[in-house]
Amino acid sequence: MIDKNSPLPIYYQIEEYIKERIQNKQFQPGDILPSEREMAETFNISRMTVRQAINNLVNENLLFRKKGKGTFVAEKKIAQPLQGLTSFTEDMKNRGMIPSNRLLFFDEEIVDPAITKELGIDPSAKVYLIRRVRLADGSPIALETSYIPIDLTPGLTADVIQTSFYHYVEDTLNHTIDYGTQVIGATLASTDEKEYLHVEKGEPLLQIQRKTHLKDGRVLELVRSSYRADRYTFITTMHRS
Ligand code: 16G
Repeated sequence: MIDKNSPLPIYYQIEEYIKERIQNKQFQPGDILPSEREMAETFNISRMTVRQAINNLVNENLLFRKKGKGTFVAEKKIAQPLQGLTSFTEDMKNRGMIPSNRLLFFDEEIVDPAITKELGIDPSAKVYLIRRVRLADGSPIALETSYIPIDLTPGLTADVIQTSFYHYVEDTLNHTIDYGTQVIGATLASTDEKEYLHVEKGEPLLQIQRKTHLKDGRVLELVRSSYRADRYTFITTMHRS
C-alpha cells in the first residue's frame, strides 16, 4: 500500500491509492472520503502529505470539497469530441447514459433583433424560444436556450422538444442538417444556473453558442448553453500540416 522506502513520493502513492479505489468503484461518485486526519493516522503520515495528495486530485477534478462537509468523489467528466455535429441525445446515448430534458419554457416570441439577424430572418418574425435543462442519468449537465425559426420547423411542440430536436428535424421533417459553428467560452453561474444546474452561484461554467445550418443554407437554430465545467470537457485532435 504505502511504502515509505519507495522512491515515489508519499503524496503520489496516496493519490494512486485513491485513484485505484475510484477506478475499481470502491469509492463511488458522491462518496465522502475519510478525513485527512483519519487517512494520516491510517497511513502513519503527516496531514500535510494527505492534503497535498487531495489538493492534486481536486485540481484534476477527481475529488471536490464541500465547505464544512469534507472531500467527495466527483462524477466522471463527459469528454465531448469536437468532431461531428451531434445532438445532446446522441452524445449521451453514445456514452451509455440516459438523456432527459426538463422543459422550462416553450413559446413563440419576438426576440432581440441581434438574434433574428443571426437566424437570417425578419426582425418582426416570431421564433420558437425554448429553454431546457439537459440531464444525463438524471443529473443536470447543461442549461440550453434555443432560438428556432418557426417556418423551418412547423408543428414543433413542447412534447417533441421533450425528446430530441434533431431527431424531429431529420426523421419527421426530413430536413438535412449540414453543419454548425460553435463558440466556446467561460462564464460564472447566475442565480438561474445555480437553481437549474445545482451549482454554487459564481461557479465557473462553459458557455457555448452553436449556430446550425441546414443543407439548403438556412439557419436551423441558434443555441446558447451553459455547461457544468466539472462535468463536461471538450476534446479535439489536431494535425500539424
Ligand atoms: C446540443 C446542441 C444544440 C442542439 C441540441 C439538440 C451543443 C452545444 N448544443 O445540445 O445546439 O439543439 O444538441 O439536441 O452541443 P436534441 O436533439 O437532443 O434535442
